[in-house]
This record gives sequence, C-alpha cells and structure tokens, in this order.
Amino acid sequence: MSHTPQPRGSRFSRRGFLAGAGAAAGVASVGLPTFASPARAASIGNGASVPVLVIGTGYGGAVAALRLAQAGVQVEMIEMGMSWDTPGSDGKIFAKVTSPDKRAYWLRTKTKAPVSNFFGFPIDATIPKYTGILDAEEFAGITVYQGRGVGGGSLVNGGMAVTPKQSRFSSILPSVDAAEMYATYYPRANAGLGVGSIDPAWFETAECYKYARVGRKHAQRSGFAWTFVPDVYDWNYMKAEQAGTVTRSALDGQVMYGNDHGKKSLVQTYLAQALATGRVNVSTLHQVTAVAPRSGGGYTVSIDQLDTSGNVVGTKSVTAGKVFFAAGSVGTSKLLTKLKATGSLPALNNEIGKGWGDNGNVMCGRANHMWDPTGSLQSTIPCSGIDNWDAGGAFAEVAPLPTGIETYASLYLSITNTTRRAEFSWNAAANKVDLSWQTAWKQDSINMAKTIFDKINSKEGTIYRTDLFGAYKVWQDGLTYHPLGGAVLNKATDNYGRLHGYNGLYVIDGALIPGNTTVNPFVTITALAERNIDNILANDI
Ligand code: FAE
Repeated sequence: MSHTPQPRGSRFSRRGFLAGAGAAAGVASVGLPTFASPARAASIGNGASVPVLVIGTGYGGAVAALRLAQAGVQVEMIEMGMSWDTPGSDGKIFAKVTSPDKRAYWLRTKTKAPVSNFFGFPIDATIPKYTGILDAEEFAGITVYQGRGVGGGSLVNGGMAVTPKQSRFSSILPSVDAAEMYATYYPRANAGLGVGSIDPAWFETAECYKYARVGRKHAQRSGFAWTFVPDVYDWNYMKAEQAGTVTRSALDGQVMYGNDHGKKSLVQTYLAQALATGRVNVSTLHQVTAVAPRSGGGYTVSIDQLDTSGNVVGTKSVTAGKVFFAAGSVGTSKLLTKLKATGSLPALNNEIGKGWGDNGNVMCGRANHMWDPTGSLQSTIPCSGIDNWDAGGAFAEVAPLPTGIETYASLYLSITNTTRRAEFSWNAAANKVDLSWQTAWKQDSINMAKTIFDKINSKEGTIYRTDLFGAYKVWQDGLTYHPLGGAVLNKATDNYGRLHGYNGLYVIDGALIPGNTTVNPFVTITALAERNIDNILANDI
C-alpha cells in the first residue's frame, strides 16, 4: 500500500528526539522534519522492573516524564500508538484533511470526518485498517476524537492554546488555588508548550485568514466580543507558508491527521526535553491492559504489543514502583473503571468513571452571501474566537473549511457551558466499558451556541448550512474533541492526582478535569499536570 509511514522500532531512541529538542530551542527549525532517523531499539522487556511507568504520551504524560526525569528518576513511557516520524511514499508523514488514507485513522475501515457531508453528500471513504493517528472512538451517544501516537492529542489538534479567564477558573477546578495557577503554572505551561500569537498586522492582509476576518466582521456587527486565540503553530512559519517560501502544511490542508511542518506538538517540546535527559524511554505500539498491586510492593503492569493492523502480537508483564495514568480522559477512565470492576484495583473509590463531559462541543456552519467569500486558501489553524460565555454560555472558534475551493461558508466549533455529565461503567457481558452520554443532551449546547449564531444570521440576513453534517442537518451534535473527566481531581484522587485506595498510583491527564474548561483544554491540562507533579516530586519521590 502506498503512503505508508514505517513504524519506528517499538522504542524511541534519544537520538531521534534530540532533533526535536533542537526545534524546541530554535523555533525557526520547526519547519524541518521532526526526527533524524532514530535507530531501532528494543521495547521494554517482558519481566522488566522500572521505578516509574507512565501510561500514554499526551500532555499529562509528557509533563510527568519531563519533570520526573529532570529530578533524576528513570521513566518508562508506554504508548499504544506509533511514532510518527517517517514519510510515506508521497514524501509526507501525515495525510491531508481532504485526502485521508490509512495513516489518518486508528483501526477503522472507513473514515469518520467531523464534516461528514458536502452539499448533503457523504464524503467518508474506505481505507485500510491501520494504527493511524486519529481515533474516532464510538460510544452509544457520542464519538470521541483522540490522538494516537507519541505526542497524543498534540499530534492532531489545532494547537489552539487558550488560558481560561481567571474569573472563570473556580468553575473549572474549585479545589485548586487559582492565584497560584495563574502566577506559576499557566505561565510555565505556556512557556513549555511554545505558545505564540499571530501578528495582528499580518492577519489583516493574509489571504489564508480571510475566513477569520469575515468571522470577525459578522461577530462584531452583531455586538459580540471577538478575540485572537494563541496557538502553538510557529507563526513565522505560517507567514512563510503564505509567502510561498517554505513547504506548506497548515496552508496545504494538514491538521487533524497531523502536520508535517509548523506545529509544535509535544514531540518538539516537552517530549524532546524529556528524551534529552537520557532518562526516558518510550515503547510504542504497546497498550497497557492492567495494573495490579504486587506482593512485595509496587505494581504489576500488563501490556499488549500491537502490530500496525491492531493485532496483539505479544503480551508483557512488567513491574513498576509507581504508575502514572496519562492515557487521556477516555483511556484513563476506561482502564480505571475496568480495573476497579474486575478486581485488579478494587479499593479505588466510587468516583471512578464519574464527572465526564464533552466540553460542550457543537459545530455549525453558516451560508454567507455571494459578496462575502471566505477564501479558497484557508489556514487549517484557527486564530480567533467569539466570546459570549457570560451572556450566553458559548465560546465559538472561527474554524476553517479548507476544501481548496470557495464555499461561502463560515464554520464554527462552539465550546459551551453545559452541566451534563456522563459516567463510565463496566459492561461485563460485552467485556467493555460503556459511557452513559446521550446525544439529546447536546440540545443544551446547541441552545447556547444559538445565542451567537441566530443573532448573526438575523443581522446578516443569512442562514445555517444544512449540508455539512448530513442531509438537512444544521448541528454536528454527535462528537467531542475535548473529552474531560472520569477520574476527577479531589474526588477520585486527592487534590494532586493521587488515586484514593493505593499508594503510588496517579492520574495526571484530562481525566482530572470535571467535564469543562470554558475554552480549549490542553493548556489547562498541562498547567494542572505541572502543578500536581511539583507536589508529587516534593512529597512522594
Ligand atoms: P492525550 O493527549 O489524549 O494522550 C493520551 C495518550 O495515551 C494517547 O497518545 C493515547 O494513544 C495513549 N493511550 C491511551 N490508552 C492507552 C493505553 N491503554 N496504553 C498505552 N497508551 C494509551 O491525553 N485542545 C486544545 O486545547 N486546543 C485545540 O486546538 C484542540 N484541537 C483538537 C483537535 C482535535 C482533532 C482533537 C482530537 C483534539 C483537540 N484538542 C484541542 C484536545 C486536546 O488535544 C486534548 O484535550 C489533549 O490531547 C488531552 O491531553 P491528555 O494528556 O489528557
């Protein structure tokens, strides 16, 4: 099959990451390929004994690994996805939004694009089953999009790096000292992630942000607060893409299946620094299936080794002194729910699996007038949002629709103040974890988003697009990109992520946050992880 990136061995080498470390230090090199042909190395061995094992390589896991390693601790990271570091036969590591191939999806035989239709016609295509980068994980009432691979969600996200307003923080994490977060941990997270801002003067003329300027005009004419949104994309690289002097990525339709250039994912930032310590190893295509206390101390961790078709090709049992659950809100919640119910970790408390939310995500499109084109060249990296949180409970990203043709459409992803929370539970008959989310609950979010878009439509004399999410369907109400909760801070854990019931087990990812962050979540996940690991290092290590 063409377009096949080769999976790198199954353990990351330090040499490969050092190329990324250089990129983190000198942002100009972000446009270069991330890795310099890492050597193949052995994955973690069956029977190995390690002081600390981290499950997952997303934001929480990367922060834990870096800070533990800097403190002198040897860290083993276990990642179910691949290392995305080698171009396929088309010369690209990642697929475009408009032409997904097997690299795009985690073990699916058909794509599942969030914008599923165009002019009402379904656009999803058949693809070979492969351990691709974006998981569209389906529960009964909702599809949860997640990144798979070294770097977790940072590989597939839009890089929108938003610090919530401090006045709203107590509604997000009531048990956390907000003053300390805003003085210490949000600044630390923003620095560590390489967050930057668009040049406002360049924005006014850039062809690729015409859609955002149209979004601003419509928002402001209806009296809404419109704001630039910071991002981890290298804005100088973006300028060079627009000028045509570098290889395009955001301007070539790359984002949710990965960016070959420009985006500072965790691979270029936290993980690069972690690997540069020489104390961190990553085993890829390794999936943790169980954690149980071990007589004599520590934990026994069971791991499945996968091939790129998702088959289990080996099982391993290793011993870890301490285990950090950083498998993402869904991954961590599923593991803990199963392990509590099936007897591996029976002393976990009854908060496990609870407090899960979708960050209130809903999408919609508006049909603009013919005299209001949004542009055929659209940067995939959003740079602005409409803030109607206080009055209407919605913060809406002005999103791209990078089809390469003029669509006269404005697309939006709204984050809304929904109070709906679902619960994970163990389904013994089906041998899987269920989630109690109901699609009908999205109506609350739709109502909040409508406080913005009904008004804009009325002011502009425009209508909602009905052809993007089905035939005659206005709202994309079946998904979230922002799963949060399931092992909530100060409930399932203490106020720093220590799981109740067991010493040496921690949660350090989006599972700690109860369902909503009022904005895009990864800066808050990173800042909270920075806060918690400080406390854990001071007291437990
Ligand atoms: P996450 O990054 O999901 O990392 C978990 C890792 O654990 C993954 O690499 C998994 O493959 C791995 N894993 C799971 N289970 C296992 C297991 N059993 N064994 C081994 N490994 C395992 O967790 N957020 C923003 O703030 N701004 C954005 O612009 C934005 N855009 C997004 C766009 C898309 C398409 C998507 C999907 C998400 C977006 N997000 C955005 C959400 C953001 O990426 C997400 O909140 C974080 O990645 C969550 O971080 P965690 O550390 O919790």
